[in-house]
Parts: sequence; C-alpha cells; structure tokens
Amino acid sequence: QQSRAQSVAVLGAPFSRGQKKRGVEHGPKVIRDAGLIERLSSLDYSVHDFGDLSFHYPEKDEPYMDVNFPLSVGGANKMLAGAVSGAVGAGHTVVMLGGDHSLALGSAAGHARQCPDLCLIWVDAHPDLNTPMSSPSGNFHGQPVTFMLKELQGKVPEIRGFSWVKPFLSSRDLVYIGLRDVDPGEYQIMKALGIQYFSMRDIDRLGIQRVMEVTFDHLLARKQRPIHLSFDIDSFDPSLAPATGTPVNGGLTYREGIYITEEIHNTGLLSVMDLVEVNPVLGNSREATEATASLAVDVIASCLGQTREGAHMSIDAIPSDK
Ligand code: 4U7
Ligand code: MN
Ligand code: MN
Ligand code: MN
Repeated sequence: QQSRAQSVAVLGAPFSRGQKKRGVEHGPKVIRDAGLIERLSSLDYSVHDFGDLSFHYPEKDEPYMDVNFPLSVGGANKMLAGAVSGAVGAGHTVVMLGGDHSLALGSAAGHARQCPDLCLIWVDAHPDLNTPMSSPSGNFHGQPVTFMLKELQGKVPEIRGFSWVKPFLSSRDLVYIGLRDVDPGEYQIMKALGIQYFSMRDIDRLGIQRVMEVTFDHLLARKQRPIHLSFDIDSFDPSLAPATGTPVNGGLTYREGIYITEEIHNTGLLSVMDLVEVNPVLGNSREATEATASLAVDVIASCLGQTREGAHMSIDAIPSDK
C-alpha cells in the first residue's frame, strides 16, 4: 500500500544548552528506559540504535547578541546534522531524541541535505520562531525555525558557531499544529510570511481530523515529498506531559496527539522525526516523569505504524485449528 523504509535509526542527542533548565539532556535516556527500542522492534522494523551523540563544549561561550551558548548550540547542531544526513542517506527512517528543541535545526538541516524538497510539520505549544533580536529569553530552543527559513535569510544576524547553517525551507512548506503561546515577534513573522498554522483554538473549531486534512492539502497536494516531523512534547496538555521545561495549559489531548501521528504515518512519507523537550528533572514525581516518557514512546511508535486498531494481519493469517 505504501513504500516506507524498513529500518529505523534511533539517534540520541543529550543536549540542553538551547535553554537554561538542566535535565533535558537526560531525555534520550528516559525515553529509552520507557521501552522505546522494544516497542519499535515489535512493529516490524529493524531498529538500529545509534546511541547518543557526545557533544564537546567550548570553555568560553559568551552570549552573542541575545543568543545564549552560541558556540555550543551551533556546534552540537552541526554534529547532529551530519549524523542525521548520514542515517537518511543510508536508507533509515530517523528518530531523533532530544534534548531541547534547538536540535531541530541540525536535524532538519541534515535531513534537507538528503531530501531538499522536504516539508516540515511542527507540533508544539510554541512556534520557536523568535529571532535573536525578538527573543524574550535568549534561549535558542525558541528560535530554530527562524534559521531554517529562506525568506528570513539576511534578516537574522550572523552568529558565531552558525557559519555552517544555510536556510533550506520555504515558509509555505511548514505547518504548525498546537500553538497557544506565541510571542509578538513570532506572530509578526507568521503573518508576514503567511505561514499555515493551527492553534489550539483552531483545533477546537475545526477538529483534529480536519486540521490534518488541511495540513496535508497544504504540504502534499502539489507533490508527494518527505516529511520532517518535529514534535515538542509540550504540545500536549501539561496534565499529560508535566516533565517539560515550558509547559502551557490547554494543550493537545492524548487522542488528538495520537491522531496527528497516526495520520502522518498513513501518508507513508515520514522520513525524520524529532521528539524533544522531555525533561525528567522537572517531573514533580517519578510517576509524572515516567508518564511523560511513556507518552513520548507512544508518539514515536504511532508515527511508525502502531495503531489503535490492532496489528495488521492478512486474512489467511487468521489462526485456525489446522
Ligand atoms: B520550545 C519562548 F518566550 N517563546 O522564546 C522563548 F515564551 O522549544 C518560549 O517550544 C520558547 O519549548 C519555548 O523563550 C521553546 C518564551
Ligand atoms: Mn519547541
Ligand atoms: Mn514548546
Ligand atoms: Mn518547551
């Protein structure tokens, strides 16, 4: 029915300098501990666990304009871009485990090296579209999309550590889902570039089924192309995903989140996905942290074909007493 790569590469990126809260670098470990590899193996893929990248940090990394840790962020993303590009080039569907959301820059940039016509679905409470000038926090995890967009080339300053970055995405090839905390500078760019987005209010109005229909019309109607999914766990309601750095009330329900990922799987076009912002240190209890990590595993498994309708089985495979 669809052609998809039969092998999945899992790549951990234990990086947290895109923001100021410690702990998100343990995301890959807790997501693995929640049973990720076993779950993917049960889905008919050959799973290649590439382990975690090890990042090197410069001793001195002063803020540049308003970007904190520019050399660390630039360097980690450069390394990640190489790893993702290599894994896609080797024929894997890639699952990148963050780490904070600054990593989406390297992940998507590496993906684009192999698939220049990719489109991007960004599921998040936040658009992560601040510029170094507009950022209220100076945290790069609120800025990665800015550095991807061709239309913003020349509008963002050149930053130390980022000389390798070349914008690779047209704003019409991006759709946001789940927004509910948008800064003024971000809103300005979204409107100026006419970016397609579905806020939580839009999901309330249209329903998640219609949202996904319009998303795919927007991205895939002209031509079929590889999908990059960047999934920030804070898109979910904090009652479901408490262990994250920037929770915002009124998020996706479990069923909305899983419907999104099921529909993305059903396109047969998912090529790389990021699962970011799980921070085990911020769960108020062990249960809270484990619930968040286990939700992350559900999201990833559902992207890769786990269904709520039972496993696929062909008719003649129905067990008989013979
Ligand atoms: B995340 C924020 F100001 N917009 O820029 C900022 F509200 O990757 C939050 O989506 C960014 O979790 C959140 O710092 C980044 C803030
Ligand atoms: Mn984000
Ligand atoms: Mn977010
Ligand atoms: Mn966050």
